[in-house]
Amino acid sequence: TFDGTWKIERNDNYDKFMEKMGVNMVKRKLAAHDNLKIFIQQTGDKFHVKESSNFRNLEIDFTLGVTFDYSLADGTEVSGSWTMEGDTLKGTFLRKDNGNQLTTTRIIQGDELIQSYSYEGVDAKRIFKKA
Ligand code: MYR
Repeated sequence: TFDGTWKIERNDNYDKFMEKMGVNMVKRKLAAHDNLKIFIQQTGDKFHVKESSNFRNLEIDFTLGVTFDYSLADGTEVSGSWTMEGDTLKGTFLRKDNGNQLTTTRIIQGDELIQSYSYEGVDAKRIFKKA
């Protein structure tokens, strides 16, 4: 289960990923230490997610397979949806500004939640532990 509060523990290739996304260096440096926390609560195919970081606090509700809009912390707007494949949450989002695809997955591995990101051939991971 993805339920619970997850606190960022470490990043893997996140700087390169953000660079590919077009995030400038100053913002990348801040984002590398954003103290991201996500609270996830799943009820059937519906998810309630609270996101808090040095940048912002926000709450999102989505249903598996249903498209929704989301703004990244740097203001980039995307639209897409999450689906569940086995134990993996798979997200496919399109950037509204250039139409490029961003894919992401969430999986629980041991006591960690691993979120992976892929954009234009660059992959990154953010690894969370239960808060
Ligand atoms: C959620 O489930 O938390 C809400 C929807 C998340 C969409 C995921 C979009 C990927 C975020 C990538 C951040 C990259 C910053 C340059």
